[in-house]
Amino acid sequence: MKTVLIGAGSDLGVHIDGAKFGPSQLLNDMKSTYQGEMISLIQDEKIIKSRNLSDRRKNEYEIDKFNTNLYNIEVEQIKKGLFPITIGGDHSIAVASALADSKINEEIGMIWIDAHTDYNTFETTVSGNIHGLPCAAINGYKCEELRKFHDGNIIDPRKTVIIGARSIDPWEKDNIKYSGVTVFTTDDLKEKGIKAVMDEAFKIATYRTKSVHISYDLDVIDPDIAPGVSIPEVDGINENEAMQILSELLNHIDVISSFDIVELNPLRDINRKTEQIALNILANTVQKIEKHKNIKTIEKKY
Ligand SMILES: [Mn+2]
Repeated sequence: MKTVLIGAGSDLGVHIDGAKFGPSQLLNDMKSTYQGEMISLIQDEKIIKSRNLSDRRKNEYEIDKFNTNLYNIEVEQIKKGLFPITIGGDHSIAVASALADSKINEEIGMIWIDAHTDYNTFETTVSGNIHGLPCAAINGYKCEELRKFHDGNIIDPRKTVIIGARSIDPWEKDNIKYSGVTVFTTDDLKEKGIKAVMDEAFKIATYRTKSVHISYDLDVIDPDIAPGVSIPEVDGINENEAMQILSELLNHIDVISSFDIVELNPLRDINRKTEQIALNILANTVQKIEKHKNIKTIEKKY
């Protein structure tokens, strides 16, 4: 199946700058080997970004504008029969990529690899950074303001799995409990083993769904190994474990319909360590889809 790389260069969802440069960096790295189409969206330079920690709805309007545009592009590319790989950008961009997949494929599950659960709402967020809300928004758990552009199904929280979490805000814990989303922490990965957790995750995400959206946040990896993210969390998984998760994902490529890799922040990276890992994930994913994934026919409704 043919892929399309969609750069989503926005860091409006976090008060720290730099994630907006992630996609152009990775697209540039891919240029010499990648045969497919690349689309690059970058946030408007004229935007005066709010970084004020007391601002509870930081850049809400600008994020909606960026994501509306991204969503329309994603829908268009999926309709063309391409497999979208979306490169962030902070994680707020996933509201567009995940819901675009849901718009076309209607009943999908989701696997969210992340040190954070991204399950805050405007009522519970402590930082006001919208990149802490996307998983809740995609699951239809409040946050209506973040999916105004979407006129399809939400992704059912009972078919959503978060993997690698180790930083969950107290109120966010309540949101998780009420919504019914499944969370496997970093400790769960260590105790149960990666394969067992991933098998369980796919069982949940594929139960009575057509396909699965994957969202891979680089901050799941320990910041000693991958420092180039905006909000690092200590005690993460190592590079080997990160690649093992990827290989489990790619073993299930036939049920995956879209893929994000997000939160590379080149301004925080050290010796391009994080960029290299991100590139490795990206290149492996592209290769697997192009070589081994069967072309899925999209049913068109009239
Ligand atoms: Mn995230």
